[in-house]
Amino acid sequence: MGNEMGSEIGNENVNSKQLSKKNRKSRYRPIWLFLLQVFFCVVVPALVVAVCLFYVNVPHRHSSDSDSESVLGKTESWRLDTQKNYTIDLDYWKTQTPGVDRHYYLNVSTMSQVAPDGIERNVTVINGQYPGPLVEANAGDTLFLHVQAQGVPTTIHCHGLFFNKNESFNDGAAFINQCPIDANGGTYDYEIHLDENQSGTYWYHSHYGAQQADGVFGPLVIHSARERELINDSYDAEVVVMVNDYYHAMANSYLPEYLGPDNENTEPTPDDGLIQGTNDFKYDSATYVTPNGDTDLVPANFTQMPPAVFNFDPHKRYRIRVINAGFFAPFNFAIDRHKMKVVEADGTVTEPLELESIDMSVAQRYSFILEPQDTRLSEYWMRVRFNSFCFAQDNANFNTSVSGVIRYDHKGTSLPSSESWEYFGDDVRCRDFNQTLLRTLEGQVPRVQNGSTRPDVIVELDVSFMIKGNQLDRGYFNDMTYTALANSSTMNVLAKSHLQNSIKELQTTQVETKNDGQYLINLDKRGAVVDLIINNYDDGAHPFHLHGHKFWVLSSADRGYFKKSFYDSDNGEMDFTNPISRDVLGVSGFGYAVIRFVVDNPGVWPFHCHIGWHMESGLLLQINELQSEYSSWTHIPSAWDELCQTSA
Ligand SMILES: *[C@@H]1O[C@H](CO)[C@@H](O)[C@H](O)[C@H]1NC(C)=O
Ligand SMILES: *[C@@H]1O[C@H](CO)[C@@H](O)[C@H](O)[C@H]1NC(C)=O
Ligand SMILES: *[C@@H]1O[C@H](CO)[C@@H](O)[C@H](O)[C@H]1NC(C)=O
Ligand SMILES: *[C@@H]1O[C@H](CO)[C@@H](O)[C@H](O)[C@H]1NC(C)=O
Ligand SMILES: *[C@@H]1O[C@H](CO)[C@@H](O)[C@H](O)[C@H]1NC(C)=O
Ligand SMILES: *[C@@H]1O[C@H](CO)[C@@H](O)[C@H](O)[C@H]1NC(C)=O
Ligand SMILES: *[C@@H]1O[C@H](CO)[C@@H](O)[C@H](O)[C@H]1NC(C)=O
Ligand SMILES: *[C@@H]1O[C@H](CO)[C@@H](O)[C@H](O)[C@H]1NC(C)=O
Ligand SMILES: *[C@@H]1O[C@H](CO)[C@@H](O)[C@H](O)[C@H]1NC(C)=O
Ligand SMILES: *[C@@H]1O[C@H](CO)[C@@H](O)[C@H](O)[C@H]1NC(C)=O
Ligand SMILES: *[C@@H]1O[C@H](CO)[C@@H](O)[C@H](O)[C@H]1NC(C)=O
Ligand SMILES: [Cu+2]
Repeated sequence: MGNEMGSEIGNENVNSKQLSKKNRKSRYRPIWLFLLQVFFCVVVPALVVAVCLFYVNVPHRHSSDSDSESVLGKTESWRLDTQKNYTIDLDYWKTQTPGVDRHYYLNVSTMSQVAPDGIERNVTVINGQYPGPLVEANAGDTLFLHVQAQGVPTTIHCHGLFFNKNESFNDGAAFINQCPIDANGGTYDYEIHLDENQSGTYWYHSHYGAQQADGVFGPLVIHSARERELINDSYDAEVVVMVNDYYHAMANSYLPEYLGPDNENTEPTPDDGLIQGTNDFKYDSATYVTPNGDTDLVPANFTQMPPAVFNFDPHKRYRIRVINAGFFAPFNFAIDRHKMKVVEADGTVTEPLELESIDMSVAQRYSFILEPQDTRLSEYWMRVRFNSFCFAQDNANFNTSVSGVIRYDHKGTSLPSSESWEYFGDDVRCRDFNQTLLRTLEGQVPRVQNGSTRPDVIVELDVSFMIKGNQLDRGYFNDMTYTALANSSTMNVLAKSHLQNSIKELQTTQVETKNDGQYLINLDKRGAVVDLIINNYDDGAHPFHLHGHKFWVLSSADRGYFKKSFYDSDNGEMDFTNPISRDVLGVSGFGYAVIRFVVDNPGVWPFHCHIGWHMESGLLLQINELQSEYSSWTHIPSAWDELCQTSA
């Protein structure tokens, strides 16, 4: 592409040289001959050049919208054009240097009669479109998210960011890092200084109640020249692939029953799965189960939608950034006849690993370099298989095999006839991808000063769902289930009233405190190495996420319980070299994991299961990190305090 452009420009120079030669001669010729010469030597070449440039540029830049839309049918105004918006302009990002202010404006509102998969429902979305727009920046940039709540309260959490290690107040978890933005036109500007060394594939989503499931989420990509060097691959195109499970009713409508008495953590099962916010859901009025079992609901209005289409260029090498932006369900991801070279997991550059498919837990991300195995076909299936063994109940609406189409011939309209890689069926264990296969490139697990494999602090967390008071089943870390503060946020209380409050005063020295429904792990020593030992006594798998950090996966097993003697054994139970460092890890039912991080980011950081339902049922605790440092910060914006005053 660059070369073609270059040669066009070269031709232009040649033409202008020829022109000047001829012009000199023209003085001795009649004016009409001069004009004719001008026409053929100036106008025609200029037109040729213009037309060439147009053709060189246009199919490249706009291959997204033109041809495919005719296949997709009429584009609704509420549908984000993901072909365009989720295609990254790599040439642009290669020219950018860090330190730029990047402003994004996100209005959150509820809309009715929106039908991402053809079934009309109400959604809560950003800027009137589903799914949310791509947010991009360079490492070292300042990202401004100007958020306005229009009719619903909201908060926006940038998943996986470090927040410059001094901006925990902008993390976005409602009632933990901030009070919600007022529903009636309230605004908040998140000013996020992106760490110079943090890059990769992230995402943002509402961290207010179950709002994420209704459509408040989108991809967040942080570019970096350093990351491109580390990845050491000459890929020349980049596309975000966003996949999420999907319900046909508002998330809140499921909560009374899910959280009500006599429900033993039977999560609502999704109705569908979407790729790029769409799917060709097959609606059959005879078999359709009204969402939420509400038989009073009128049968849904339905319009057949197309599957997701990716117009790819056969001459390009693709990096795809896949995000599980779901609320509940993990899936297996594969593309027929394309091997996938894993180069990034949750923003960590990995040693390259070639795969045919991969399991992805909720909130995880991977980058794959696509390696087409043949070019016989002009279209191939992208296959997303949700694991039905992860669901507590059936939903007849949900065809767990969801497909997208990769098209190398953009004029084509037929569906692929490609064959799947060998697939052995859904994994009955409902487990994460085998993490020991992933290695952090140039990574090294942090150790305590004397070099021991043991950390400075060990916290053991037993995970369970238990019925305690009022026949209510709730998620527990040890003996605590989380209850959100009514009209404040943990960080407001701890930062502003650090000497006197009912949650955790600065002078309190216990590592664990459990007051006012807030289970805190208090880490007061900068640089301390902390291990969380997670034993999952529940039968369900939980994708655990730690805010504000990446953690090293020292150990993870889909069965059994961790013994501290593993620290000292050479049985390969633990890895202190370069295991994967990431921000979400799925821990199987009756399995365990040990994760390590370093105390270096002052603030309050939720550690929770990323299944939205489980978070609603309290499977969340908070890491209270370096309270002595953040409680004396003077750079917390007053607008942040005011959020709590309006919500009180
Ligand atoms: C698409 O993404 C870019 C970021 O790359 C953003 O600036 C733009 O506003 C988005 N477009 C739409 C229609 O949302
Ligand atoms: C959807 O939104 C409309 C318009 O705001 C409202 O009248 C209706 O009750 C909502 N329906 C559901 C199921 O929430
Ligand atoms: C958000 O809403 C405000 C009105 O409150 C409007 O002025 C602005 O243009 C909207 N921004 C976007 C990106 O839709
Ligand atoms: C936050 O941390 C960054 C990076 O260490 C530093 O440059 C900046 O001055 C800090 N800001 C404040 C207000 O402390
Ligand atoms: C970023 O990484 C480089 C190279 O590893 C290192 O020299 C630098 O100190 C890092 N910067 C920060 C803020 O951690
Ligand atoms: C980068 O990739 C090339 C070609 O695959 C390989 O020869 C080279 O050793 C790699 N460099 C590093 C630093 O891994
Ligand atoms: C179906 O669409 C029609 C026309 O837009 C609308 O009047 C009706 O309320 C819709 N029905 C449902 C159940 O949303
Ligand atoms: C589910 O969808 C796939 C296409 O993604 C299709 O091949 C399959 O037949 C569907 N299964 C059922 C039971 O409808
Ligand atoms: C995970 O992969 C490792 C090889 O790295 C292998 O030894 C182990 O058995 C695998 N675990 C499972 C559960 O398949
Ligand atoms: C090394 O440091 C750890 C953590 O601070 C401590 O528990 C351990 O006893 C020390 N080991 C030795 C051999 O000093
Ligand atoms: C929250 O509400 C309680 C009473 O419901 C009140 O005592 C308390 O001061 C309020 N907190 C804040 C921070 O406004
Ligand atoms: Cu969970």
